[in-house]
Amino acid sequence: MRGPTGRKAGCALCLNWRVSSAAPFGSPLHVGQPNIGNRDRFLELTAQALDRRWLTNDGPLVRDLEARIALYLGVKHCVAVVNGTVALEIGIRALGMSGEVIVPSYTFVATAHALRWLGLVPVFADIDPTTHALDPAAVRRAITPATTGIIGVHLWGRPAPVLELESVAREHDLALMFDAAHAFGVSSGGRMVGSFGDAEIFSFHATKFFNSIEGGAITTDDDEVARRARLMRNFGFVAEDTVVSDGTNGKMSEISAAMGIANLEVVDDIIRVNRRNHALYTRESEDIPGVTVLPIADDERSNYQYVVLMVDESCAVGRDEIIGRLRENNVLARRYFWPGCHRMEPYRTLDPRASERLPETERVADRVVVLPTGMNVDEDSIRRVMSIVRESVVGA
Ligand code: T4K
Repeated sequence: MRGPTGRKAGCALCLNWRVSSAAPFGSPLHVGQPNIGNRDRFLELTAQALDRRWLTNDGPLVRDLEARIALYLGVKHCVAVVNGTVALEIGIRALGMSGEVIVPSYTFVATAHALRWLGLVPVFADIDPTTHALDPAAVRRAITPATTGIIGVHLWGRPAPVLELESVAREHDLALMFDAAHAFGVSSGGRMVGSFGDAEIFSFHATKFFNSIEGGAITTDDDEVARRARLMRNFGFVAEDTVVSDGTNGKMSEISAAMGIANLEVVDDIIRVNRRNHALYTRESEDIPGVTVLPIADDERSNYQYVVLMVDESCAVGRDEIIGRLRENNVLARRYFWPGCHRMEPYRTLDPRASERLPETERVADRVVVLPTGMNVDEDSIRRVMSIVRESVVGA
């Protein structure tokens, strides 16, 4: 029996691999281990919040973080919220999306779930296999009279084709939002991600290279979108007893903002470490036949937060076998974003034939291994991780 990678199926992740000739890691090496930039600064800001006895509801640290992020990204408005999923939900409503919205299936399930949670229909369009981002031609094919918007995803922090998607949206009078959960600190065409489309959203979850423990933001240059997002974040209140719109509780806490500020102050140091790690992974992969580290454009700013190893069909072993061997050695590599939202519930049942429209999504989803990086991953660890990959491929 053959699995999705065309290799032997079964519980490949649980296979009883022999341990690599290098010693396995003593404690698990996670993909999403949080970067904690400046612990003392975080504690100092947290103490200030405790002393003030102002812990949430648009506090001074949240306002400070918003101003710093807007400046860093060169965008007019930043509305900080409790997480990236709520940022998506508020963004979708603030842009007035309804009916059908076109999204990639190859993304974290939150992108699709946010739409469905609000009663909208995510319509999955295929991706470009080289960029892993929405293919504008597939987006055009997916437009129907019920379509009101497009959500592009800057997957792995590599910008989606923003200009092409802006043209499609303009031609068809659709709202355009970008899920920039992975793309903090990234530029496209020399312009920072944050002000493309009608709005963009970020996640500052602990597993993101820049984190506020839990957190997220909606960014936009549009005053009206920002006004609506601010209202919706706080139940639609404009004054103590006055509610003027729909709303939810999307407020970021002061403790999250303290973490955000402390990490933002060292964000470029974190990017430098990520970049070094990415370059070393790339070098280490060069002598391993059939695997490639997904390149990042060097002429743009990037955050290098995901190290994506592509396992080619010509590789001597399948993707899941490489992951199995890594896990045997305590390297908790991930196969993000397998199997694609369309092969997860409820989407699989709602549209059982979606696979026919999403061949590139499935091909890519079946080949990706995401490797650990960040402040906690040093050069020696990277060499050891890649020697496990090398042994599993060359020794196969
Ligand atoms: N859009 C996109 C494109 C996204 O990728 C995401 C989130 C969103 C929207 C929604 O944003 P949020 O609402 O989450 O802010 C993790 C994150 O929870 C999620 O934020 C992220 N994307 C996704 C890509 O990764 P899981 O299900 O993989 O989490 P989990 O618990 O398996 O953790 C990942 C790894 O990190 C594990 O090896 C454990 C390790 N870890 C995790 C935490 C929380 C640590 O070492 N320390 C920690 O504190 O989703």
